Parts: sequence; C-alpha cells; structure tokens
Amino acid sequence: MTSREHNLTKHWQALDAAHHVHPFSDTVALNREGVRVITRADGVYLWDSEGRKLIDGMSGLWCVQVGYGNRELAEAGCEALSKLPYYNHFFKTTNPWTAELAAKLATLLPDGHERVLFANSGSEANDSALKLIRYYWNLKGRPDKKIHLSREYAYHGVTMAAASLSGLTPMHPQWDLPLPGFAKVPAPYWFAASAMGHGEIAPEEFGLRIAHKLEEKILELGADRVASFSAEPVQGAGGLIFPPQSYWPEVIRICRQYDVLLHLDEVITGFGRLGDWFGAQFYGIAPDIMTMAKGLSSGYQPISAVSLGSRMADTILHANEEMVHGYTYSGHPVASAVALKNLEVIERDGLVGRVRKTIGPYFQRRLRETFEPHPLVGEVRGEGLLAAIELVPDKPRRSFFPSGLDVGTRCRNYCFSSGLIMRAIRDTMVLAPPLVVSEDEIEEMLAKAKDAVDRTASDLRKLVG
Ligand code: PXG
Repeated sequence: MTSREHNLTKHWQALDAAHHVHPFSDTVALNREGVRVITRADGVYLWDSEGRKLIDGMSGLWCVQVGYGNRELAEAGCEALSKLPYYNHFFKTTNPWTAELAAKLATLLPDGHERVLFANSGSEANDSALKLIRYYWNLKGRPDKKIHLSREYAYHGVTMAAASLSGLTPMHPQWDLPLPGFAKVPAPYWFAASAMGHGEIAPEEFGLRIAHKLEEKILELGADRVASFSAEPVQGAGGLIFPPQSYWPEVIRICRQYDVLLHLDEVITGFGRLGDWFGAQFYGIAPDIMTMAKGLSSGYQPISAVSLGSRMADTILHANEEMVHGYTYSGHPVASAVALKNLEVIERDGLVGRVRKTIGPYFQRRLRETFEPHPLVGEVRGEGLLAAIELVPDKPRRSFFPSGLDVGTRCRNYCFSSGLIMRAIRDTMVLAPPLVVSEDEIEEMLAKAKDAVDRTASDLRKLVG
C-alpha cells in the first residue's frame, strides 16, 4: 500500500464514520473496526482502496450474474442516460427500454405471466405484491381474505410489509413488527429437523410434514381469511434452505385446495442461479404472482419487478378503474436499458445453460469433494451456483454450536483475511458466485474456503478441546 492509498483510505473511512449510516450494522462496532473501501471490480474480483484483491464468492449480495465490469451493460446505461435520463410512466407515456424489457421478461417467465410492474428493490416488489394480492381479493368481493402467510427464516426485505413477511425474528422487535395480518409456518429445513424436535426423519417425509403445517395453519385461521402464501423457492438469506422434493408439489396442492394465492419471491433464485431462468421452472411451480430483483440487472442498476399470472392479471387489469399504485422510478429508463442488456447477455452467452450443464455441476462436485469429508462439516447442500456448508460440533447428530461461539463469523473472518468474500448465516457458510465464474476461479474460492474452515476447526479445538 502506498502512502497516498493509506491517506485516502483514512480520509474515506473518517467521512463514512462521521456521516454514513450502514445497513444491518452496529455503528459503534463498525467504526471501531473501520470499514473497507471498495473502489473497483472486474469479473469475479473486487479491489479495495489499499490495493487488496478479493474474490467475490457472493456476487455482491447474490446479484452480479454477469460479473463485474461488463462493458455492454455500462454502455447500454450510458446510452439511455444520454438519450433519456428520466421519464415516468404515469402520464400515458412509456419508453423503448421499459416496453422491451417487459416484453422480454414475458418470454422468460413461467407460463401465463405476461404482465409486469416495475419497482426499484426486492422489498418494494414484495410490498407491491402484497398490495396487489389485497386488491385482487377486494375485487373478487372477498375482503375478508387478508392474512399473508410466509415462513420462518424467510427474507423478503425491509419495508414495513416486507419485513412483516420475513420470518427472521431479529428483523421485528426494533420496529414493532410484524404488522397485524401476518402469520408464519415452519421452513422445510431438513438439516435442522432433529434440533427442532422432529427426531430422525427422512427428507421426503419431512418435506410433507412441513407442507402439512401450512395446511394446519390455513385451517386454524380459516381458509376464508387467508389471502396468500409467500415463499422463496430456495430460502436464501435465512440459511440457504433447499426444500426436499416432496415439499413444493404438496404446497401447490394445498394453496389450490384452499384458494390461497401463491406468491413466489424469486429475488435470489431468478435469472439463472439454479440452472433455470427461475426457481418456478426448476421446481415446477406455477405461481399466481412473482417478484424479482437483483439478477434482473445483475445489480448494475436498482430495478425490480412483479409479474402477474393470468388469474390475477385478468381481474386486476380488467377492473375498469385506476390502479392507484406506482413509484416515481417505476420502469426507470436507465435501469430498464441495463436490465434489458443484462437479459440479452445472459441469453446470448448461454449463462443459464452453463449453470445447468457445466459450471454448476462442476461447482457442486468440487464443493462436495472438498467439504463432505471435513470433520467440522455436517452437510454440504446446493444446486447450480448456490451452495451452503453447515459447520457443526457433531457431524452424525446434526446438532448446532451454541450461538456464543460465533463459529460462522470466525470462519467468515478467516475468508476475508485470505481474500475471499463468503457469507456466514449463523454457522452456515454460503457461496453464490457470478454465473460467469470459471473453473479456476471456483478452485481458488474452494481452496480459500477450505483453509478458512481448517483454521476455524483448529480454533475450536483450542477453545472447546
Ligand atoms: N427477497 C429476497 C428473497 C431477498 O433475498 C429481498 C427480497 C429484498 O430485496 P432488496 O432489494 O429490498 O434488498 C431480498 C434481499 C444477505 C442479504 O445478507 C440478502 C438480501 C439483502 C441484503 C442482504 O444475505 N436479500
């Protein structure tokens, strides 16, 4: 590090500490430690202001599908910025990029999803989805159907409604949430089954058991009061929870039987991460309404979308009245242009097929070879370019460490110090690399991750014997 780099870093850190409030952070602790200033990125790599290179195993926050530094996306954004930096869709107007983006999405979305609304973040998309669900039931003359069901460990965002829908309990008390009208059902988290008191149970049987908890909740609340069930096809920020194969078909049956709208949150699973365009196609789910963000623009611009299946579209779009909803930046021209180019690049370069057929299987095989034999690893799970490694005290018993040991954070810190960005969710280590990642880059990530898990194991031997 040069002295100029050092001085600049200190300067930005001081400004940041004095004026910038960070998301999901303890300000005092953060400023004691000092933030890292990220200054540039290319491919799967980031650089900080001190010249250190980091390999990004998380695609930013699960979003940079095409990798960093893609010139085509930058140029598409520049072109829209120069031609039409802003205009809205409120005054009987549209723009070329937003119209084309909506039409392009309709070709990729599950059958029947022909209509799309735009917003700027996953949280806003989910907030909008809940409003549309309420509106649908009001139009149908069933105003009592108002309860929104979702799952424990779900992450749907941070607006009042999206946080209420989220099932990660630390997200609620600071804000007096959840709002009334939200209820939770358990997650199909098979690895945690015995810790949750389910005893020894096979994954497929567990999938059915947890699906039936949804049915029990609907019956308990009354099907005539339940509006919707919201779920991520694979739960992301809650710990990368992959449902057993038996789960989704049974959930779909239950939603149909009790006339509960199915809302899929594809904010993480959308745009190729599982080796299909969406989790809906991967698991064979036909949602009534879907939300997406992140990979829609590879994170290059803030943009999200809500798509309506034919059932909801037919009712809402033929209401013959104004739909009183929309944001200043819904379908922003620059964000739309970048998202449109992003979809073109993903399609042209065959990135989804690559995840399904080549790089995804390679990643999954090497991950299992590297971590399944490790004494600290209780389970390796994953599909496509999503993977989780559960760090556990007792491999055969599938138990968890006491939270005070901060095993995941310890391992995450070792990753950082060796130049790998990997996410720790409790003691579950997560990887979600960009869809363009190469085999060599996967090897680099896995070698650094293995080293971090080894060092964590050695710490634990010292701590607990
Ligand atoms: N739904 C899902 C499934 C998400 O993962 C959101 C909605 C909200 O999106 P916005 O754009 O409002 O943030 C998300 C976001 C993490 C992490 O640490 C995950 C998210 C956001 C921030 C951190 O894993 N997911």
